[in-house]
Amino acid sequence: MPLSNSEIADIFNQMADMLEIKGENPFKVRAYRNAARTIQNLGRSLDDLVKGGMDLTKLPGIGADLCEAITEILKTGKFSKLEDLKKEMPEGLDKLLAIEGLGPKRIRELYDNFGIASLEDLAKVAKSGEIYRLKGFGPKLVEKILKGVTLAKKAGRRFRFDVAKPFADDLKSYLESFEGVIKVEVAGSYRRKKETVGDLDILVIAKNWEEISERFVQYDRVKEVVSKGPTRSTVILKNDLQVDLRSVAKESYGSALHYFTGSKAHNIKIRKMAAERGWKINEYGVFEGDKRLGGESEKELYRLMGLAYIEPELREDRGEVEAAMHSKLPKLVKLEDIRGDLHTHSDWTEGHASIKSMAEAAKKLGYDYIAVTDHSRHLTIAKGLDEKRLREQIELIDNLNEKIEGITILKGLECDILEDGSLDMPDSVLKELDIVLGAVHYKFSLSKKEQTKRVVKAMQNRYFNILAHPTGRIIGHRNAYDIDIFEVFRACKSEGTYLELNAQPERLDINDIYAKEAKEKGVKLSVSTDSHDPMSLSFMEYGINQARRGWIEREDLLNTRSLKELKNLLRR
Ligand code: DGT
Ligand code: CA
Ligand code: CA
Repeated sequence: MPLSNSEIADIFNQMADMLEIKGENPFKVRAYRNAARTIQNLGRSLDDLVKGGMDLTKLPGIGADLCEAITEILKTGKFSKLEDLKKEMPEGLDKLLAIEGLGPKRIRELYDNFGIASLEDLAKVAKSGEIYRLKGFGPKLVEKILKGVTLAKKAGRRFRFDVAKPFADDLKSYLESFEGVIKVEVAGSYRRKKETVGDLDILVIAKNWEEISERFVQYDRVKEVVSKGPTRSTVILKNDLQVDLRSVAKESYGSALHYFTGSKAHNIKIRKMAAERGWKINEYGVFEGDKRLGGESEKELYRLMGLAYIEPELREDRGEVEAAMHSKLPKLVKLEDIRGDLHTHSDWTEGHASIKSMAEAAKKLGYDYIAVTDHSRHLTIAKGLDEKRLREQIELIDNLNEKIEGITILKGLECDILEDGSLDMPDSVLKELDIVLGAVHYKFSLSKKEQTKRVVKAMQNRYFNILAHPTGRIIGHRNAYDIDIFEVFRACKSEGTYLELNAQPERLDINDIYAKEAKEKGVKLSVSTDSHDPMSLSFMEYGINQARRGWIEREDLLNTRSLKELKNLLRR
């Protein structure tokens, strides 16, 4: 199977990183990064385009050299220039890139001065204090680095959902393509839509397990075969993701699916309930003594236990079993319930597409509205808008709305929350907007008390609507900043403001647990994508996964509402 666009973009980004660490020409570095971005946002697979005979040099940022590189990657699955570069550089150096606060330049410095090429080396030099000999390495940065090492070590063993997804999808259709296969399902944390998965647990019903198991270990992305047994086989893929394949009998399918979907805590609870009735539940079925009561479907299993069907996203032993007993399960929100996106960027700041094309893409998704929420001035790296440019954008959107049919563009801003809790835009402009998001983009390390005070003060501004990515965490890269989330919930209630569940797969912030707590406190959420291009509007799916894990129903969200209702909710 040829590599996907995002894998090819990854290769180019890695190339750019390595060149930068090496201290190569910045133009060369930028060329790879631009190409990666173009590829990521293509919307069609490069493989299809090449097979269709398209001249890739027509794409922005792709010249003859890169075109050749892409052809090589599609053909061989590898980029020889990157492989050579990796051989030339010490192994492990690239892992350091995951550490917040360390860019290619600093990594190079660390390598030149201390020979640091691994997370372990880095931690050693940081802990010993030797690191302070380098210019610009102060206690704050070093603390951040040490935290980063811990995170990176942990993250190395788990995969973000969106990273695992193409492999799960592809393996499923690969296995389904063989004769004798009756059913394939990916269970485990993947089925529960967790933000990260440790491995993939795939179940298969097949008449010819031997043969299917052989096909499985021959899958072209397998790096290593760990085991190949009579009911289970395990492989490691080239990206180090482990996959377990298990053979299941048709009559036990429901029980096996339930068992291997987990979570373990949920399973234990159900098993205990069964034991109290003198029954036994395992991956083969539900039994009373030797008598088999059922197990062919999950629905049947729950029915036998006197429970309503519990969606996989809820199975974490966070009250779902009790809720199922009393018919109090939430009616979880669905992707189809979403009527608009309330956090997007355009090429006025760091986005890559015009407002018009963002709106047209949103319309294609069937949305009724899309809010354009570019950055405010303080975020200079993103070309944040000042008062004058925001006023120009407002005028442009007013004009667009008169011409465009079938969708309404909301005038918005992702406004920086300054250190003192004031907003990075005068009220006289904010009041012209339909929607104001507030966000923390710097000073992450304030004390809990000060960070909370800062954010709550911002929320008290009468034009503030939604706190964007409320805890600032980035999965595997940056921890949440210290903030009293319950104080923030209270501010939402008292001020009539809302929280975002940011659907970017590396953010998914607020997380499932906070989403559930917010709901219990009566705080409403916006699940929005923070898109920087039309393709990323589809990240909504990841946000909805997280929302469902947080027990969120349609009524709990702002952007399931009609435009009229939404406008009412945004008026303070
Ligand atoms: P992961 O892979 O770390 O993201 O999380 P899971 O939930 O996929 O866990 P995994 O792959 O270790 O096992 C898959 C499922 O198998 C798990 O969710 C529940 C079930 N399971 C595994 N070990 C046990 C166990 O010791 N007891 C019970 N009741 N279930 C287990
Ligand atoms: Ca798993
Ligand atoms: Ca597993």
